Amino acid sequence: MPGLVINKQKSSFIVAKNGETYVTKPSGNLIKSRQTIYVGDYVEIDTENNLISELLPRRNFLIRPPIANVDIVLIVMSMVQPDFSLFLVEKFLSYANFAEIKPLVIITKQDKLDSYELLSNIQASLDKLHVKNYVVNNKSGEGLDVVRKYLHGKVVALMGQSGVGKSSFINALTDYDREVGKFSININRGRHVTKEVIMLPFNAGYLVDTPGFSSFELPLTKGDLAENFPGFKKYIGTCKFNDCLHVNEIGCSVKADVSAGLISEESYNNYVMISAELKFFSEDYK
Ligand SMILES: Nc1nc2c(ncn2[C@@H]2O[C@H](COP(=O)(O)OP(=O)(O)O)[C@@H](O)[C@H]2O)c(=O)[nH]1
Ligand SMILES: [Mg+2]
Ligand SMILES: [Zn+2]
Repeated sequence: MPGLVINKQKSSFIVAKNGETYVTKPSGNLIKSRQTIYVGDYVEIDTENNLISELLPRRNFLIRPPIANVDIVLIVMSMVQPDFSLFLVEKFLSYANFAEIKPLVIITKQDKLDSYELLSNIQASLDKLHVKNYVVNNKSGEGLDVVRKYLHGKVVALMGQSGVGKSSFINALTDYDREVGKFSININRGRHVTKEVIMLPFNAGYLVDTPGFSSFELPLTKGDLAENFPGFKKYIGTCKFNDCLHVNEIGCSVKADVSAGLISEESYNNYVMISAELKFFSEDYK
């Protein structure tokens, strides 16, 4: 049975195999082959010398945060502090679609809610995106049982800006004690506390805690985004131009559906904003 890289520390990789953990380094041959090893990778190890002898093929891969072989991208969003952002959900979903990994949205800080209208608006917009979502309270543990069942046996990568409650969610769901940051009202974002990518054994699978980020630049081209923005897959090949980015082009079926009210203005505006953030048009840079 191969080992699993569960953590990286400077130049060492922590590998779990048959219930043991090993602090390993890549073998000379592996270094020569210039293959990069990521957390989540399956590897063959030489347990006598604590060397990784072979990197096994990966099923999928996220560049940011760097993790391989992920089953679920768990997008954590707080209801408030920081405010729920459909823009960020759509951005993360574009990335999950691109990486072909199933997404799930967790909405935290249920206890801070003073308007049910806000929650039902949030849930209505997530339903429109056809993404499953659960609402939780990390302080009381409310809502966590159903999430625990859903995540059984999965490798789950947490994503979300700092301060939304990723580490608190892990602590509420498990016996781990991840360091929790303070939310700063002044700057409307949390402190970055989690500094590393680490796989925590959980529920016959793993939870991957990752550093937070206050801004998140997608490692995608504008063309990738045009295909992977939530709901846009069905427009591939339907616009006048094959490489249509659905922004300024004539004969664009996405823009036609925005005018017809079939795509919400809010989502379309988010799309245009995300597209404007991306630097590259096509695949040439990869
Ligand atoms: N009231 C409330 N506060 C929460 C909840 N989840 C997290 N927090 C608080 O939000 C802040 C940031 O949490 P943390 O887990 O460090 O967020 P991370 O940066 O995403 O890992 C901390 O002050 C937590 O106590 C929740 O469900 N309810
Ligand atoms: Mg954290
Ligand atoms: Zn178009």
